[in-house]
Amino acid sequence: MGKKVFLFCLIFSLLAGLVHGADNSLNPLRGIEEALSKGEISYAEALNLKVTAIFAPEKLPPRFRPRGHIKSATFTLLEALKNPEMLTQENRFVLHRPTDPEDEDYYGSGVTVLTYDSPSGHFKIHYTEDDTHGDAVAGSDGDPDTIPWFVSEVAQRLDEVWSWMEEHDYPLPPPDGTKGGDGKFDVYLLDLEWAYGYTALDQDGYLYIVMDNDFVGFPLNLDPAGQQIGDIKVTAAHEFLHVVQWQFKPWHEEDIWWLENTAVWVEDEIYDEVNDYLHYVGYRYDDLNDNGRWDPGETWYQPDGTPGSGPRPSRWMDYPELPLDTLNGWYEYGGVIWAKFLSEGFGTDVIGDIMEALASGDAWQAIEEGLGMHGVELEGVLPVFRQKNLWRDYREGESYPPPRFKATVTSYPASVGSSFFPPYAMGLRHTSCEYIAFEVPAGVDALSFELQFSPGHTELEVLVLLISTNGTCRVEELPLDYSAGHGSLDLTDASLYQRAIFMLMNTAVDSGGISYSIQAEGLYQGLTELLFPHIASGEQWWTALVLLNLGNDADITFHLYDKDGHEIASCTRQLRSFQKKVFFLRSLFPEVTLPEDGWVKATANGTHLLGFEAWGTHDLEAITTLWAIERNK
Ligand SMILES: [Ca+2]
Ligand SMILES: [Ca+2]
Ligand SMILES: [Ca+2]
Ligand SMILES: [Ca+2]
Repeated sequence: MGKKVFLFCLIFSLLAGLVHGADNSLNPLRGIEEALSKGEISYAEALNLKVTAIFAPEKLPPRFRPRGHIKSATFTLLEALKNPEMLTQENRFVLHRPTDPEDEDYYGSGVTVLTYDSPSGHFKIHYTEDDTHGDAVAGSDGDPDTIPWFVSEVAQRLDEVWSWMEEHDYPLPPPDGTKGGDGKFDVYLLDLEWAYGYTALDQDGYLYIVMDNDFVGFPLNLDPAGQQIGDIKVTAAHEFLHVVQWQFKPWHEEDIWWLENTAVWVEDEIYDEVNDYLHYVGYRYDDLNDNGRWDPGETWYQPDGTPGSGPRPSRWMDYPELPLDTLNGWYEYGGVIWAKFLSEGFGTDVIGDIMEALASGDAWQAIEEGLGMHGVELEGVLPVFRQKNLWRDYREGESYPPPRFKATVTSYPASVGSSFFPPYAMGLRHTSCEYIAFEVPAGVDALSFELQFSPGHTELEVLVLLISTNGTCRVEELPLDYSAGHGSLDLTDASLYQRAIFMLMNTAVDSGGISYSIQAEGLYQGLTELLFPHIASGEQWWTALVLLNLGNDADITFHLYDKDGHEIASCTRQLRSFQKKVFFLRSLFPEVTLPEDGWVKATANGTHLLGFEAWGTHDLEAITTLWAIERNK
């Protein structure tokens, strides 16, 4: 196409940056957002750059071109429509339908635009087989009498989507008079290159849809009919839900996050087999070190199960600390998981109930009202949602990664707290959740936790998931003293558990961040023994024992044995908490001749020791090391 299509996309990303200031690092248009936030370009310049990025990215310097595919350009274009005075002459084409006579820019002058009516009669598809500007649809043969497969496929899918909306009693768009030729709903196929499609509003208040002309070069999906057909299905469903949403209530900026959550949701309701949404939820990986995060070297997987290459891209599940209503150009698509949680838990109708309730409030008020019709409250539902994400307890949950942990603690004492990097992270934010795992190390008999938080924040809820050594889970709600900003937990039988997972949640939709910190201490009550099985005796050799104290300050007793197991001598040294020290055998036992083939045992009460031994010759020609053998009682 010439240059034009991009109403939808633009609006969206502009809003994202401005409304919540959230992480832009995954926004396909982040180059423009960054320049805007640094004040290098004005809002109007950013708006025009985004229009160009959607319709003619090749005209932009590389830093402003899209980095990744844009799911729906709908809200970017809406921003352009709302601010026509900001558009440059070159970009004013977006104010018109692609085939409007005032605007020959979309398809380009001299290009023949053909139409095809969908079998149901609800849609008119506008397309071209003329590839002068790259807009010819897939399957074009240059003969206007044959319908390219891409066009009949688009028509068939749109009819299916219409029927689904009808079955679910969703409001459908009224006839648009003679727009596009007659009262049928118009869909224009153009080369969008980076965007799947968008829904736009013409100047008389009628909606129309623009979709890419071939979906060549788009990300993989799982549709057995092929990636292009899969993209036709999900784009038809996604964009037409935006049309239907407008019938419930014209789009409002504060609701866009929810409008996108559900537009991705409906893709999978109508076309379960495509699973394009997995790209937004996140990529599974092998968590080899079990720390609840992807680390370099750990294999991650594309939605089709093939290993991904390069660093694993972060997606929705990697940012549980973001509020659910985050709008930043990508998070709102991954929020499909929130809509899936609601519909899997309360039935598909709950989404329609919420859409209907939008008429009298914003998205959060509508969600509260919709949930109320099902006898539950948002505050009670959010902790269930956050637990289901952890266990991936969804119909297609096996394809999701678990949420990323804020931290995994493996040694004690330890302190973990909320992030404080204004303005993006100021403690635990509304509707968000932070997961912190506390491992129970060998030798720890008890763990104690002290939680401090900003007093008065009754929207804080803390669940502790105790995972026992046999894998079962017990969930405890941590009792909180809200006026003091304090809560505590003593796990006196820690050795029964592998780990305790703290889920800290802010269950309000409109609260500021909650600062918190957790102090955790491990108590080592039992006896730790380390066995050093070899001693190098003889004048030319030295032997050293290296000890690390992972627990409390402790007295370490060294017992020296000969090869028949007779204790020859013993001595005691101090090792502070987290201190490491090297002990030479000749210094520990200066009065004793070290026995040939002897060994040493180190013991300590109430702490946890690690160690190894090293021996060698004084000229360092030979040196050898060996791990100590650990025994906990
Ligand atoms: Ca029409
Ligand atoms: Ca294309
Ligand atoms: Ca599916
Ligand atoms: Ca890991």
